[in-house]
Amino acid sequence: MKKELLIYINGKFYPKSDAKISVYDHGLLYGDGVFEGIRVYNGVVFKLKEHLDRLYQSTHTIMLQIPLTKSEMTQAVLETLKKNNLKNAYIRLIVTRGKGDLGLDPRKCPKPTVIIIIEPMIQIYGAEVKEKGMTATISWVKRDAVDATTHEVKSLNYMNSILAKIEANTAGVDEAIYLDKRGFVCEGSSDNIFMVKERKVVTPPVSTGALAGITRNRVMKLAENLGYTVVERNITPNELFNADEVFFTGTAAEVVPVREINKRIIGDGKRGPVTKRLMQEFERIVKDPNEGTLIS
Ligand code: PXG
Repeated sequence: MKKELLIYINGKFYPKSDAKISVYDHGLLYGDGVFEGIRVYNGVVFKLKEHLDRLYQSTHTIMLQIPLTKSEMTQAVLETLKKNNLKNAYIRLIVTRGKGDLGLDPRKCPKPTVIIIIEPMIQIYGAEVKEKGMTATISWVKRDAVDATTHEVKSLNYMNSILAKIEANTAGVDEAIYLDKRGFVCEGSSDNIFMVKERKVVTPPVSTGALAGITRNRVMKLAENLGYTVVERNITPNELFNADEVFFTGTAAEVVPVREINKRIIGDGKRGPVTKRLMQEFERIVKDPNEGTLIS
């Protein structure tokens, strides 16, 4: 029989089929909590420090005190990987407000719940999409504003993303693109967006409500090192339709080209040269132990 994966919950390990939390957990009742999606390539946890920095920033904003220091959390992640003996994996790290009552007051939740789920590496977009590009649609659902349930905080409340994903599904395309309340391009449902115009690499600022993606930050530096001018500025839908190239970045997506948005063909309708170069470089750097934390 295949050995079951082990899931970390509050310092203990449980087989996957037995990994359970209370129905009174405010992560379930109210989406009150935060998470990170992290990848492990060849025994190196890619940008673990950056993911933990963002996790602790998210909890700082929502005033949730994680019961582990960052170094204890690092150890918990590494131990979970070792217990599961996985060198290529996907990590879902979740911290919820914990068990409370049926009222939403977080003061009723004395102890946060810390969960670390490890799965073998998932491939959300296959080789064909990475080669040919994705299709996308701009959603009628606007990105939550930065003075509302901002996606700068990677909270468990993903209804804003899910509503747009439903639009993508019903339109028969791969991904949804959000605009912010002003009408500027923001991001995808679970990835950041970039456009290339006249060899400039352009991405919207987080003030549109986009997540400060870790892949986004790394790809911006990569593009700079390759000699491209990288600009963070507002992008209009018209500019996006008329870009030379468009691509998404994210932990799960990595770097993935977009060939069509709301039935408008982007550039030549196939993966552009800048996107291709960045995909190749990204694939190279994720194998570098200096890009993350070694499981040892
Ligand atoms: N924007 C949003 C709203 C996200 O949720 C990104 C951008 C990309 O950020 P990173 O730091 O990953 O480069 C995300 C990432 C999933 C899944 O299961 C979602 C994310 C990460 C991993 C898996 O769809 N969100």
